[in-house]
Amino acid sequence: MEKATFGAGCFWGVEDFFRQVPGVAEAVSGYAGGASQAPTYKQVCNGDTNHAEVVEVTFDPAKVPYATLVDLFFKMHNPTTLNSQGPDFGTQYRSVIFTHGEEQARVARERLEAAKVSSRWKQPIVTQIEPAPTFWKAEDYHQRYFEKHGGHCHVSYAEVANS
Ligand code: MHO
Repeated sequence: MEKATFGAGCFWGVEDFFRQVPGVAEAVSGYAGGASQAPTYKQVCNGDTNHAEVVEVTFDPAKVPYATLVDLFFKMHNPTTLNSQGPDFGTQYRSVIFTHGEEQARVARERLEAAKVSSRWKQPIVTQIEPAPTFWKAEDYHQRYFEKHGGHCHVSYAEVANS
């Protein structure tokens, strides 16, 4: 099993999406990339910790290669909106790939270039690629949020898989 970490807006939707992907064993909502230790949702929402809402994905690379996860990441959100995603605004909603190791960093950069030339997006892609910092798991009530409450804020895996 390998880990991958993605920030693509509200983590409820990102977690829900990656949980549907065959080969993904676990998806956990959390915070990463900010200054403080063990941040709370409230602190992250206020925007003064600079953490991003992210999802830590545990996957079997024999079933779903990392490159496929990165391609799905680019398809499941809008990577051209700086510090915002859909209805949500703030640096916590930034588009970011936190890479685990040199090989992931290489693949992420390569798939970013592929997304740039895909003509899928009219505006420039603003996704950041950075080495994974400490991941702070979010409060329990944020885990499997849409499973418990319904709703969505990203396209579904089924829509992306069939496109
Ligand atoms: N617009 C969303 C953001 C939630 S998310 C976990 C809401 O507050 O309902 O950042």
